[in-house]
Amino acid sequence: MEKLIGQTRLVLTQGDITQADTEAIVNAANSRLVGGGGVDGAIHRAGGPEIMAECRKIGSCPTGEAVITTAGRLKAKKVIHTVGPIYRGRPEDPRLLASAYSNSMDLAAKHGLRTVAFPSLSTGAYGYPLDAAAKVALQALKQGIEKNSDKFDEVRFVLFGKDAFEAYAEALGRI
Ligand code: AR6
Repeated sequence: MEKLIGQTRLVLTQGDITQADTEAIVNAANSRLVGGGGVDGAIHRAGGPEIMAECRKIGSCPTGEAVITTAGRLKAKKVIHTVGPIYRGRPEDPRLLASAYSNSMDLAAKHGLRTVAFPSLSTGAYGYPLDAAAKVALQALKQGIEKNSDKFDEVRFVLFGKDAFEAYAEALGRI
């Protein structure tokens, strides 16, 4: 499923983000950049130790911000590590989630990375409800594409499982 925003394709796919052939892939990291489960574990396993070595040098990343490293053995050129909020039902949750997406987009644009794959940030270990997260995520990416016009060929979600895909498909129909 996809939608054209200016010259940029916003695409929804289902699968494993470590296999994405985009120039950048985005990691759902934690603020200490120490690795973990979910997407983070899968990216470090598939990409190898070079990624963690660069994360250690960077040290940390506040919630809602993003940093960039090598992609090691992955097909991608770079991994953008961003930190979504731990869901607590507070008013700042959607703001921080939107920031994580938009700061990742800005960093990709700054590095000339024209194709970017995102996972569904915060909806695993961090507990953000899928439908609410999908709405915030797609709105933020649409704005990020519009703001960085002509900087992206494709922005892709790689969603894990049918429930996530359906939640994002529904939200894509509404933006
Ligand atoms: N490809 C695409 N999506 C995936 C993959 C994969 N290989 N594996 C899981 N998902 P999570 P968070 C989906 O927990 O909620 C880590 O320990 C998953 O189904 O990876 O932002 C970090 O170190 C879910 O929908 O990220 C942090 O401590 C989504 O990706 C913390 O978890 C995000 O789930 C971050 O939690």
